[in-house]
Amino acid sequence: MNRDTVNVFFLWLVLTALGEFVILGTDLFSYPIVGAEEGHVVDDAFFFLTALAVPVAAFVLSMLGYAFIRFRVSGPDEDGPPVKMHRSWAIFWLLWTTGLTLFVIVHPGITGILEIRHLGSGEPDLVVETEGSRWYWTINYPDGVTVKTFEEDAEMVLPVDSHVKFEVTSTDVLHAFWVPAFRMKVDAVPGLVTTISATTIGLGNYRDDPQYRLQCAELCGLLHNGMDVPVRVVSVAEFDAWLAEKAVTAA
Ligand SMILES: [Cu+2]
Repeated sequence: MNRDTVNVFFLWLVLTALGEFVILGTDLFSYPIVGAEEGHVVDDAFFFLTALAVPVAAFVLSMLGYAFIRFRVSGPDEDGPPVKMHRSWAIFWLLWTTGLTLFVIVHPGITGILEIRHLGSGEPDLVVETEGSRWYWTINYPDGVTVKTFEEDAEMVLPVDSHVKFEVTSTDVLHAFWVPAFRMKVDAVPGLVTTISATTIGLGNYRDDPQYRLQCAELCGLLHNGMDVPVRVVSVAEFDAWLAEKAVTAA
């Protein structure tokens, strides 16, 4: 092994150790707040991928940085030596990056999706129909309760520690259902009902944390950015009282 390879190897080791120290030593996902159990699956996947990306990034940076300094030319008009292909390096690079890519497709890719699906299986405690229109949401609860998000003081109220299933659709163009605190998104497609399930954990509301909002996440025209509404996660008793009161008004 030549001296340059050994130097790059040690540089890679040091950068990887430093990077992992920063990643593992910082609480990367203390914010945004997690409002649904499914959100932890997403955060865990991000954390795993970030930790895995460190040695890869460190490898590229070590090679580049070392080559910049070690093989630089001194004269302004001087050309460096031509770069030749190194066959075994090329094969090695192709094989291990392909292997790594296939690995992350399986974990946390497929395993994460299965875990989220598993959390969302079974009978939901509440079904909420959510319909996107330019540029507001119509939220249909049981008992004929409807919230249109352009109305004054409109909000999406949800019970805590509950499995809530959202049935999402659109009346016009593509929109997307997204509550940042729940981490997940699903497209709102005209003529189609897509679903997403969230298992709410902990009370929360938009005033304390703007991650508690329903936000359109698909550019849908001029007022797309205003297509949001506060979300409030309350106790089951409080939710039942809120729904009952709204049902009386609706009737
Ligand atoms: Cu939009």
